[in-house]
Amino acid sequence: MAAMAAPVLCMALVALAAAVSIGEAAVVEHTFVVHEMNVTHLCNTTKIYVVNGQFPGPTLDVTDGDTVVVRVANRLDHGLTIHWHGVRQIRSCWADGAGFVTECPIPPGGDHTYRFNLTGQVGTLWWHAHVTCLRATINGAIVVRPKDGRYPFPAPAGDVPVLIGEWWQLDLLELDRRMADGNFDDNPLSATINGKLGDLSNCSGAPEESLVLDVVRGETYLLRIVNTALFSEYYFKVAGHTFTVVGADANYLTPFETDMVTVAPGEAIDVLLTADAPPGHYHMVALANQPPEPDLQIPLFVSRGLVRYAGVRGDNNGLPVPVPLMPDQHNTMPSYYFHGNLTGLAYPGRHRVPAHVDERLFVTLGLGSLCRGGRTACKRRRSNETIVVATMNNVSFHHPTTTALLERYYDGASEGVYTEDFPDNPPRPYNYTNRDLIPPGPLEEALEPTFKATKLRRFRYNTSVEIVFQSTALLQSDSNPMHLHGYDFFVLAQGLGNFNPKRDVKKFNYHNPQLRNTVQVPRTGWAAVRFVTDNPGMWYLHCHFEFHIAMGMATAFIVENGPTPETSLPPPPPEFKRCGANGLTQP
Ligand SMILES: *[C@@H]1O[C@H](CO)[C@@H](O)[C@H](O)[C@H]1NC(C)=O
Ligand SMILES: *[C@@H]1O[C@H](CO)[C@@H](O)[C@H](O)[C@H]1NC(C)=O
Ligand SMILES: *[C@@H]1O[C@H](CO)[C@@H](O)[C@H](O)[C@H]1NC(C)=O
Ligand SMILES: *[C@@H]1O[C@H](CO)[C@@H](O)[C@H](O)[C@H]1NC(C)=O
Ligand SMILES: *[C@@H]1O[C@H](CO)[C@@H](O)[C@H](O)[C@H]1NC(C)=O
Ligand SMILES: *[C@@H]1O[C@H](CO)[C@@H](O)[C@H](O)[C@H]1NC(C)=O
Ligand SMILES: *[C@@H]1O[C@H](CO)[C@@H](O)[C@H](O)[C@H]1NC(C)=O
Ligand SMILES: *[C@@H]1O[C@H](CO)[C@@H](O)[C@H](O)[C@H]1NC(C)=O
Ligand SMILES: *[C@@H]1O[C@H](CO)[C@@H](O)[C@H](O)[C@H]1NC(C)=O
Ligand SMILES: [Cu+2]
Repeated sequence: MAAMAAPVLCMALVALAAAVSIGEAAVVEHTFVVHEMNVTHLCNTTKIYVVNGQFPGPTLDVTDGDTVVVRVANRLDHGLTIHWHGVRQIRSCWADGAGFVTECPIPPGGDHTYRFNLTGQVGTLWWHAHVTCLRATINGAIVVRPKDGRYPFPAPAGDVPVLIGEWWQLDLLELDRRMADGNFDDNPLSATINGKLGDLSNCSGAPEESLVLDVVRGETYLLRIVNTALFSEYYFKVAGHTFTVVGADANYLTPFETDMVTVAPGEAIDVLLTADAPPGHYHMVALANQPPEPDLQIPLFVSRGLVRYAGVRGDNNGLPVPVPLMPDQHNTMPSYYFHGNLTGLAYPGRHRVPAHVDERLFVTLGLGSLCRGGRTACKRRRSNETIVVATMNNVSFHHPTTTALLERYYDGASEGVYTEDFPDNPPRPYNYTNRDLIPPGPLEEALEPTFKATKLRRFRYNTSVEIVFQSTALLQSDSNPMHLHGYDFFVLAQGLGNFNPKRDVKKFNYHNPQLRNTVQVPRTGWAAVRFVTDNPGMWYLHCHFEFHIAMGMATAFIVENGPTPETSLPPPPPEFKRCGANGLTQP
């Protein structure tokens, strides 16, 4: 509960934010100092890694069309990058901040300036560290306001980022080392809302602080809900209230009324909350969901906050505070329905779904195993002779650790670093969602052997790409929030079970699908997306569950230059630091 920031250090670290107007668009400048900080929760003082003494970190508040300049000063003993999650980075792939994909990490003591434009995206995005698990505490919201100040809904009276995350007692660098060793047994201690564990957690009876949202009866508030957690999808509810969902991933949605929001890691959901209940106090709850057994089970994670009407006594006028009724933590269907009900808002000039498809990919997502010690044969089925890894089309991504893929591509020096043969289809079709693939089986043994490689997929400029992601039951039955850097894709449809082109293409929504940078691929189900390769560069594609990415559920798309300078990736900007400069390869 007591956040003990080192006082002397933090005084010097106050965010330096300035906005300089150039005509209509502004240049929004920040300095992010990344440093260690001791924080006490549940009677235990933990070292965490933060920006400018804040957890969550500072909000970037910009207007559509602005230029963002962030100088990151790394005061950790560990390298890191900052990724601007969901920012399209058109012709500015060099500023994407994906560690070892678009740049080598900023070394300890080093600094780096990210410069990019935020154009044509309005709503909520976020930023986070993109090397290792540090992103659990190094993250913050990006708020993008419309140019003319006009929303396609009544202007809200207030505007609040609601960042749902996790509190880890284990040191995040230690967590990373353990995951790199194939150890995935660690869990956070609690869910958090804006860094607060909430009053359901206590140490010797002293409750943790809760997020409090003060409201005035009759007013409407815009909640910008982001899942910054490493591990879980969350259900979010406020007792006695409903939400109108109006946006996701900085794209407007057709207004959708619901009493519960589902948010998977990497997703950002904008909702309106009207304070139209009898004045009082109401609990809000964020609850993690998880697949039922026989999947491995994790503890229940929950954080509770409060919506507090003005003019109500601190004791809620002596009345009990209503608590929202949450779904069972093992019931993932509310997530499936929530995502299935979202559509894009129709407005003039809206992006159109590409009518034709040039390239089709069908990508299976699941786990696999390698034999320890580089052996080729070993006992499988969760035996301790194996290391469990994650795969896309049976390739487990080998993350480079000394060089950056974009640089190698730009220099034409891919040899020994990556190949371009990421498969368009699973090499071996099987019943992807057969429950007998989940240990104790008995069918997984034949399918789980896999391998590590850095296999990428190259596309020509202006290619219409369709991807069907298929979540499998191989060794587990998790959902997979798939995030593509540098792009928004149309989510055409989702379904349960195995994707069947004959039956399921009929379900595709070409009329008003949502545009997202992250698609929640349902557990033992599929999701179909489509986009045009209009942004040249090297774009990371990965599951946003941190354990899945660490295990290899990732690849990258190379998008070639188009025919003109306006359709080509410019050379690295002057502030870009090549790998190898100042020891930039150290993770
Ligand atoms: C955190 O606490 C440890 C142990 O008490 C101490 O050595 C360290 O200097 C503290 N770090 C900061 C940033 O205050
Ligand atoms: C960003 O916008 C500025 C001002 O409009 C422009 O000069 C600059 O070229 C843009 N940068 C990129 C990478 O598009
Ligand atoms: C405090 O956290 C550390 C890990 O960071 C753990 O080893 C220790 O057991 C915790 N102590 C208590 C009292 O929970
Ligand atoms: C403290 O937490 C324990 C276990 O989570 C719970 O049983 C107890 O009721 C809590 N106490 C208070 C005062 O909230
Ligand atoms: C929308 O939600 C309702 C109620 O949860 C559900 O019955 C329906 O199937 C959902 N629609 C889609 C397309 O998923
Ligand atoms: C693996 O498990 C077996 C049986 O449970 C045990 O005997 C053996 O010591 C373990 N090996 C390692 C390397 O942990
Ligand atoms: C695939 O597995 C599922 C779940 O176990 C089962 O219901 C389905 O019938 C299987 N499909 C085929 C084609 O065998
Ligand atoms: C995955 O690749 C490995 C190694 O090439 C192979 O043995 C295995 O059969 C493949 N599994 C699947 C499901 O394609
Ligand atoms: C992209 O391709 C479409 C046809 O698929 C064509 O009409 C359009 O002019 C192309 N755009 C560019 C910028 O090359
Ligand atoms: Cu990301």
